[in-house]
Amino acid sequence: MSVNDTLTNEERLAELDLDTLKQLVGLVEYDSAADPFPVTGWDAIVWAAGNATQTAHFFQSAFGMELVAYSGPETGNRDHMSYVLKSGAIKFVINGGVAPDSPIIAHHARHGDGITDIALAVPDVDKCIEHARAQGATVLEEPHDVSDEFGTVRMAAIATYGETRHTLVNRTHYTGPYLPGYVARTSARPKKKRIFQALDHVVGNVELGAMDEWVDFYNRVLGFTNMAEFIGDDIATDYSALMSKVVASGNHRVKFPLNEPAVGKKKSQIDEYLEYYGGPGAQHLALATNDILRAVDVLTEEGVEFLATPDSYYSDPELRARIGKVRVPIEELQKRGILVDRDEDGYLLQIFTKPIGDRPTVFFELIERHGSLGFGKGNFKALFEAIEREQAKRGNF
Ligand code: TYF
Ligand code: FE
Repeated sequence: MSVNDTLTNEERLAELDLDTLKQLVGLVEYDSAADPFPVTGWDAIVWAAGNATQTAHFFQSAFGMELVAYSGPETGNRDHMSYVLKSGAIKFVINGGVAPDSPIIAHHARHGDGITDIALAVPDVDKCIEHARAQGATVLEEPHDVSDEFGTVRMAAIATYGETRHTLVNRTHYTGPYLPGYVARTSARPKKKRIFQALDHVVGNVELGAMDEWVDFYNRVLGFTNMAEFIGDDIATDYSALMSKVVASGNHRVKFPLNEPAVGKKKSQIDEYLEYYGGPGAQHLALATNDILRAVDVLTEEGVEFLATPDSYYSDPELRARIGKVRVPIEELQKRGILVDRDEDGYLLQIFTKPIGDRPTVFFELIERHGSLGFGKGNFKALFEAIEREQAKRGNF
C-alpha cells in the first residue's frame, strides 16, 4: 500500500475517506515510491500552554474538541500535564509544566502559548531519519520504540524553524489512546457536534531573509514540493509586509506556508510575531470545516473573536464579479465576515480569528474548500488590512 491510498489512524477513526479529505483539504495523487521521505499526514499538533488544564477546557468548550487521553502526576508524569484532544482527524496535545523546573515552563517563558511540535505520520521512521540526516537536518531524537500493552509506536524527531520540531510517528502497530504513558480520559461535559474535521495547513513565520532557506529545507530534507501560491513584495501593505511561499508533502495532506517579514512603511505583522514569540514559530493553523457558517456561529457564541471584514469588501463590484456564485448568499458571509476567493479550480471560504493567547502570536483560520487548492490569495489585501487594524490597537505602528 502506498501513502496515496493510506489513511492515517486518526482519519480512519474519524471515519473520513479519501474523497471527503480531497474535498476538505485538497489531496493530490503522487508517486510515493520515488519519495525519499514519505509522509502520510498529520499525527498531532503539540502545544505548550501556561495552564494546560484551562487551555484544554477552552479547546473543548469553544472549539468543540473531545478529550481522549491524559498524562500527568496521577499517571506517573511528575513533570507536566498533557491533555490529548481530538476533532475529526486532528489531535491537539496540550502540555503545561507541573514541576517548577519543567522544560515546558521554560519554553512557555520564552514563547508564551504556542506550538512546540508539528508531528507527522510516516510509514517508515528510520528511512525518513536516514534521509534527513544525509541532508544535514538536526536529529533531535533517534528512531526508537515505545511500547505498552496496546502495542508499539516507533518515533524520532528532527528540528525545524526556531524551537519547533517535527516528531515522526508510526503508530500502525498501536491501539492505545495516544502514546505509552497516557491513559484514556473523557470529559463529563456534554459532547458537541464537531466544527472542524481536519487540518489544512500550518504556517511558519521565519526571520527576514530566511524564507528561501526554509523552503529549501522542506524541499531537500522532507522531499516537499513547492505549491504555486506565493506572496511577493507586491502584496506588501503599510505595515503587514510579508513574503510567503508554500511547500507541501507529496499527497498535499501536509501544507506549510512559510512567511518572512518584508520591509514596509510600518512594522510587519511577521516582525510583531517574531518579537513577541521570541523567534520563529508556527503562526496559524488552518482548520478544515465543511460548514464554516456554523463553525463561526458556534465559536462566536463561545466568545472567540474573528478579524472584522468591512462591508466594502462585499460591495466591491470587482470582487463580486470574480467570486461568482457560492453555496450561500453573500449576505450570509457578510454577516459573519467570511472571505471568499476563487481560482481556476474552484473557490474557498475562509476567516481568521484574532490571536488566541496573551501574546499577539498564534491564531486560527477556518477554511471551507470547494475545489480551490489555494490559500486565499485574492483576500490577502483585505486580510492584511484587518490584521493591521488589530496591530494598531496594540500600539504597533
Ligand atoms: O496561509 C496562508 O497563506 C493564508 C494567508 O500572516 C495568510 O492564510 C498569510 C499570512 C498571514 C496570514 C494569512
Ligand atoms: Fe492560511
